[in-house]
Amino acid sequence: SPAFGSANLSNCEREQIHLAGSIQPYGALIVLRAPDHVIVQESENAASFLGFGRKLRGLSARALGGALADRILDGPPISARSIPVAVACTVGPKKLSCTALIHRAPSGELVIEFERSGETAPSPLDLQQLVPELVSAASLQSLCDEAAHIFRRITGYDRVMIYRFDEEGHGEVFAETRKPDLEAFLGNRYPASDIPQIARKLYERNRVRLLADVDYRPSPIVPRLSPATGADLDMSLCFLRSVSPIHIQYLRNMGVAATLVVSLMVSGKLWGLISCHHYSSRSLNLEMRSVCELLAEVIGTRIAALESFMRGRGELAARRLEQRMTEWIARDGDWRGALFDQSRPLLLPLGATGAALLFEGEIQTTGEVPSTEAIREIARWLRPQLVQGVFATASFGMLEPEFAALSPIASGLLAVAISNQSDDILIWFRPERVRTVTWGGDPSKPVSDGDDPSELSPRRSFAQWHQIVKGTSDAWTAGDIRAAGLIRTSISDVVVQFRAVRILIAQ
Ligand code: BLA
Repeated sequence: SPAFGSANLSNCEREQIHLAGSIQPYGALIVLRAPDHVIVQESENAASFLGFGRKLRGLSARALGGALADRILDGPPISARSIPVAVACTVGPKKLSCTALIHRAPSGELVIEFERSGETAPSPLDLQQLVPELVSAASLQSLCDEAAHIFRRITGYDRVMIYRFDEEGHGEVFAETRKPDLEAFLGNRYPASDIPQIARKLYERNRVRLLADVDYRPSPIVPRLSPATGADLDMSLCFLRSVSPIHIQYLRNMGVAATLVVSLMVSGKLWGLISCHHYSSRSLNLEMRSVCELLAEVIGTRIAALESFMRGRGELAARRLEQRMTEWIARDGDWRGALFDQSRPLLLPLGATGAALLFEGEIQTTGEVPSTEAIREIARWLRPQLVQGVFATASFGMLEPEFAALSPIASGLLAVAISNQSDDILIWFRPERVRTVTWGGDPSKPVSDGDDPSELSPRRSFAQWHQIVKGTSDAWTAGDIRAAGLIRTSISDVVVQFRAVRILIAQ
């Protein structure tokens, strides 16, 4: 794997970003050997940052003085599993007022990061007012809009975006607030590769990342390798960790000077990011970062609740459809009207844009669907796939190039066999994802595909996303497939009843 800082565009997926070997100099870092608490490594700026006239290496924790020394030497043990411990303290001969964040590295050493206290005062906050605003949002969109507004209000960043990841890790700017003179990124999509897997794993553990100034001069950790272990310091949990130069280049190319990014965790998974951009340098103190982390936690919990509600809604809509069919049969003997008199009842449960039913040789459709001839061909192709009763693909035209021309309306296909004895089929369609994008960039304009980080930009990201998702629709979820199964069962039940009634009438 490329060492920190040496990655280019073709291999940055594996850059060891947790082994950064340097910090952002708005704070200072020291490493204490276990178990005797002697300082063995320090960021190059540590002595001057903390007002010591000499390097700190070789000193004991006692030399740090006061509350900090007491906490380290006499306080409860800090395990490698515990989250960083914050200690307000005065440090060094000048009695500098600091906040120290202490955690234990996987190698056993204690890592202490300092920031000056009171440098960026938190704006007056009323959490009791903010939380109800979030909790009352009734849809995912309004929740995320509200979240972006709240983050902008409390942090003061120029732009706040809620990035949402899809099943494959591609991202979408799902909500945004910004200073009015800034270009909008709302609706912007970018490929999964813009945020490497290693970084995503790290962001699940370290939930708040601050880049105070893209033009910072990294302060190296000296010596770079631990005298105790001979290895690079694992900086996964350091808030001062240097940011990967590739990502910094990306931000520079966008004209962004500072960022704050907070992980949105939903049911234990990285669901998305709250990404804040500023066009001049900016940082937030520990108190404010903690408020952000807490709010992200509340938002994540709300998202989980709304998503489970929406999953339930798909099944509810499928059951409602069954009820409609029974009503239609009672009224005029035709269950199919229940599916096709309006488009919503059949499309809503699956979030589809079109549907077609082939029943006893006849075709009925709703929404946006291929031609009748094409539907018959699709059905012929589908029959052998339907031995399990259900078939789903998000890239039909790639699976079967003969149908590639249908991709704009039928990249996504979900089909159920109504019964095993007949050729009757119900098919739902979803359009190609690129069609659903509203962003103004022209993805067909050529962009360089080279290894040069100076090419990085949201435009290039968008164009790459465009290439990757060509011919694919939004993925069908397990919930979609479950709802389709329910609809299939209700139709086959109704069909059995309906046939029985027809036989009775015929006699
Ligand atoms: C990290 N890339 C990131 C992060 C974002 C993006 C949001 C997380 C930063 C954080 O949590 O602090 C991507 N940011 C974007 C995009 C927009 C934006 C798309 O504002 C659009 C508006 N990045 C690339 C490519 C590579 C890459 C091609 O675009 C590698 C081939 C690497 N991105 C990369 C790395 C990181 C990253 C290495 C980790 C940065 C770090 O935490 O040190």
